[in-house]
Amino acid sequence: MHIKSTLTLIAAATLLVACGKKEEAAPAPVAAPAPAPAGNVVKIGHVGPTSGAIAHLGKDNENGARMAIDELNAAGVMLGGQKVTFELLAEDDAADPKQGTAVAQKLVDAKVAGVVGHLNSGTTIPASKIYSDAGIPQISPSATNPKYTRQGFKTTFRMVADDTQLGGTLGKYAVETLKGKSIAVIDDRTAYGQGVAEEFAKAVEASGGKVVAKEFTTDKATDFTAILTSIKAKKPDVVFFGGMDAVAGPMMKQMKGLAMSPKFMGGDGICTTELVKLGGDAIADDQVYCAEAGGVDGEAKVGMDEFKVKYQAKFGTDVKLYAPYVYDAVNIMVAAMVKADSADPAKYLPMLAATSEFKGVSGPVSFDERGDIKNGALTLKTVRGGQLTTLAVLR
Ligand code: ABU
Repeated sequence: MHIKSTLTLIAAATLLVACGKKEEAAPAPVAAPAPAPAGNVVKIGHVGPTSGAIAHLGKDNENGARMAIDELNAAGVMLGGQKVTFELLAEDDAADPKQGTAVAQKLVDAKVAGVVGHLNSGTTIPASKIYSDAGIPQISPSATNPKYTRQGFKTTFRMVADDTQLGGTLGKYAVETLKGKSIAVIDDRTAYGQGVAEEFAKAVEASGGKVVAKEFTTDKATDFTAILTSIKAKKPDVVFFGGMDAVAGPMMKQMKGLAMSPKFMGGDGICTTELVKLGGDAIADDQVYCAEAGGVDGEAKVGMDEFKVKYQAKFGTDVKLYAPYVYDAVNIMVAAMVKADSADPAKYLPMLAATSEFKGVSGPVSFDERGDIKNGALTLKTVRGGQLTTLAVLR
């Protein structure tokens, strides 16, 4: 069930328990934490790539933030005895690490009380140093590279499972369930793509499979003929791609053009309706296997299904991937502010770190001592009949 009113917000906030501590010693902030803005306006930053090849995912994330902010403002939230208005400062990092740090600094200068983002690991990790130095809490709804929460910063939080869990589970699945014997691995050289591909390859070898080829491309490439031709010669029964849907779709089309039809696997970055669209008839039933780095099943699905209907009605488009996690991240941040009765990052950060069993649309959220989600889920999916189809929710 999602937050709908100030009362439920406060109820959710009571679920937060005593202050948690990070495992590693965090560096001391070099700048004073940003105070809550004057005029009862609390600024919350959101960053994702709203331009470039994965703008569809960046906009999806931004919509999730906007939906949460609109609902919070409609419900009315009191902090320090006064009604506050939340203002969303939405920035585009174009999935580019340099632009990511530039907009992070812009948000710090604008005195945001917290940031939800970034979407990509490659932007989230360098930006996290800037937020940490400023004492500003950051919740990434989708960055899965483990390094993000392992830098010793007190300000970093993640809503989803990481690449160790993603790559590890998919590698084991490739060998044990798909019966892959010779497996090729491609990555896009990003912090996410390379990391998840390495974890996948490790798990393949540990499960008794053989990695027969390792190739790489970039997150902007459009021609994969050379690497696919090289891979084809090794006759793999599974090809894993560490990267995003915008590259995976055309890659699958080119595989079909080369008369290649191995099982095609990837992490959350390809596990989208956009992949189905981009791959078109190059995707056969049960050829693609991927995993979203979160998920709900049983009764918890009701809240997610309601969210998706509400999202469609508001934005006229379906959820692409991580909008529900962004929506929950904003609500978790505000629940911590309500618990602290303050939007001052220094005051609400301990409440955020202590988030326990928050009932989000993406499932229950508790953070561990690093700021990672506890007991994170994976949703294993395939493409069947032109639809992304859930096979199982795994923990
Ligand atoms: N987790 C896939 C997409 C975001 C990232 O770069 O981690």
